[in-house]
Parts: sequence; C-alpha cells; structure tokens
Amino acid sequence: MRTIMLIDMDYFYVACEELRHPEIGDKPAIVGTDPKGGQGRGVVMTCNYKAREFGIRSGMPISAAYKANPNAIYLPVDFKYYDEVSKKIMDVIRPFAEKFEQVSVDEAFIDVSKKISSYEEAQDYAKKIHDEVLSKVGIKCSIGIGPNKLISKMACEKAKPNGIKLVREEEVKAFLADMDVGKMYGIGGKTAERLKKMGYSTVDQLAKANKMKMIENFGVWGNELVNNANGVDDREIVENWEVKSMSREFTLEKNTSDDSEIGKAIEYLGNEVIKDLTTQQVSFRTLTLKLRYGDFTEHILSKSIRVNSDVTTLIDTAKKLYRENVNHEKKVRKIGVRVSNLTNFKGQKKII
Ligand code: TTP
Ligand code: CA
Repeated sequence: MRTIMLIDMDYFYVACEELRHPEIGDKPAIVGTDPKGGQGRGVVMTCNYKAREFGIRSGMPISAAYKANPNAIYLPVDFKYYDEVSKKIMDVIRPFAEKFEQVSVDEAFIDVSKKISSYEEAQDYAKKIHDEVLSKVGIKCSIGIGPNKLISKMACEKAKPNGIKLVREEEVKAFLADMDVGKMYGIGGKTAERLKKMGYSTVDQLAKANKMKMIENFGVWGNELVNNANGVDDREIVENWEVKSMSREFTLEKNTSDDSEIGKAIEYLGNEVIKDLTTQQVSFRTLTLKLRYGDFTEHILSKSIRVNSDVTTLIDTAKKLYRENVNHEKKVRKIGVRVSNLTNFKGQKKII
C-alpha cells in the first residue's frame, strides 16, 4: 500500500506572528504590505481564519482588506523569521518520514508506505505528527493522506483548518467525482477556463477525455491531466534539496515567464554545477530543478540520468524538466539546479 501524506501549516505567516505576538489572541490579523489607512498598495500575503471571516484572502489588495476590516491587526512580512520557524517544523516532521520532500516554506510531502500497514494506522500516525508539530513549535497544521501526491494534497485542502483527511485508494473515484476541474491540484485559473471551454467542467468529465485530443492541446501535460483526473499520479517523493548534493541557485533580475531568459539561466547554472563537479572529481545520477515563483511557491522537479553526466546532458535534462512542468500562469523568481546521487570518478559512492 502506497501511503503519502501532505502536511501543510495553517495560515502560516500569521501563525508565526502569533507565536511572538500573543496579543493577537483571537483577533483578525494580516501579514502584508502597510495598508496606510486604506491608501496602501500591495497585497495580503496571508491572514488568520478570523480575518477570513471578513472575506479577506491571500493575494487580495491590502486596500480591499482594509476596507473589509480596518481594525484588524496588520503586520509587515518577515521572511527570515518564517524561514526559521519553517526549519524547526521540518526538523520535527523529517524523522516521521521514509522519504521527505519539502515543497514550500510550510508544506512537506512524506512517504510512509513501509511504516504503515493500514489506513487506521495512517490516521493515528498523522495525528502524532500533527500533535508533535503543535507541542514542539506551537503551530497548527492540516494533513492529507492518500495513495499519491495528488490525492494527499487535495485531501489536505479538505482537512483545513487543523484537521486530518484520509482518502483511501478505493475512495479516490468518489472523492474526485463532482469536483470542479479548477479545484484539481496543479490546474490554475487559466487552464481551468480552457478545459471548461473544451467541455470538461468536472474532474469526472476530464477523466473520460480523449488523451490524444488532450495531448494536441496541452502537449505531454495533457496526458498527465487525464491521468490525474483518474486519480493516477506516480510522481515520487523527491528527497531533500540540501543533502549529499551540489547546487547552484540564481535569482532573476526581474520575475519572468520568458522561456528563453529562463533557458539562459539554466545554461549558466548547469555550467557552474559542472565546474563544481569537475573540481570535486564526481559525477551525478540525479538532477533536480527548483523553480521558485513570484508568489514564493516552489516547484521541485527531479530526474535520474542513466548515461554518464556531462554538461550537455545536464542542461538538456534541466530544460526538459522546465518545459514539461513549468506553470506559465506564474512568473519565475528564482531557479536552482542541483545534482545528487554523486559518484566519484573511480565509481565509489561519495557522500558530501
Ligand atoms: P499557503 O499554504 O497557501 O497559505 P496559508 O498557510 O497562509 O493558509 P492555509 O491555512 O490556507 O494553508 O501559503 C503559505 C504561505 O505562503 C502563507 O502563509 C503566505 C505565503 N503566501 C503568499 O505570500 N502569497 C500568496 O498568495 C499565498 C497563497 C501564500
Ligand atoms: Ca499553509
């Protein structure tokens, strides 16, 4: 039985602020730009559930939030502090996992297939993780449990806030049945619109779509969309970004969705990584590409390479990962290229 969990912190930035500002109590609170008495520009990054009762949401103009509730507590963003809290949380979660993949500052997938032998056990295990994050860090989270990444992520959406939701393999079909395509993990607003125009409004309808037609319209992604609509997703949990690896990252001068500019950044990073590998006299088997978008969400993509690693293979593979997975609805802010599963030139495994 494959058991995947997605653990996501509730209203993360504000939850962090609550740790150091107990005076927030049960008042509505917002992290974002300064509202300047309703004249401020910029957006709400997130808000607690009390503020959500006033219709305030992430991404909303801060001026609109102010209009909805001028008496809420408005706090500036402090990425450094949220990263510190995030690290503490991930350190709590990691030991529970056979495989651990942090997907963003407040979310991680874990594979617990071998640790768990029944769904009941999975639920108890998730409860343990939930309680330990709360007792050690003081932050509430929600956990989705399912047979793959897609279902666990979507189950987690249903679990929010502060809940655990399990979707068994045999429940997947019913779970997806009447769902709007826009609610499916990985489908953004523009794609949902396109799908609806093509006659696929619900996940059910998309599940029955003709794959060739979908590939004509969406490229290889079309095939994946239909698989996902059927609840099928065989993506692995990609192990940690940091360990036993070499990596280079690059923040773009301006957030962009220009493929050629991103291609150039990948070439630059690929060449730098190859230089590092040559200096250390190691070759790699696994390549990982990290895309961080303007809204600070991240996409981490990985591929194992069979042939010996050279710079052309590295760059071509990284570009392919980019082309096949990029979310064109968002602009890219930062790119990272990492190589792992390193072997020294004599063929011995090397741990870095
Ligand atoms: P999310 O996990 O999407 O949201 P959340 O943790 O605030 O709320 P939820 O309880 O629904 O999970 O995002 C994590 C953090 O990323 C969030 O606390 C703030 C930041 N963020 C932005 O900066 N801009 C955005 O548009 C979103 C959605 C999040
Ligand atoms: Ca969250």
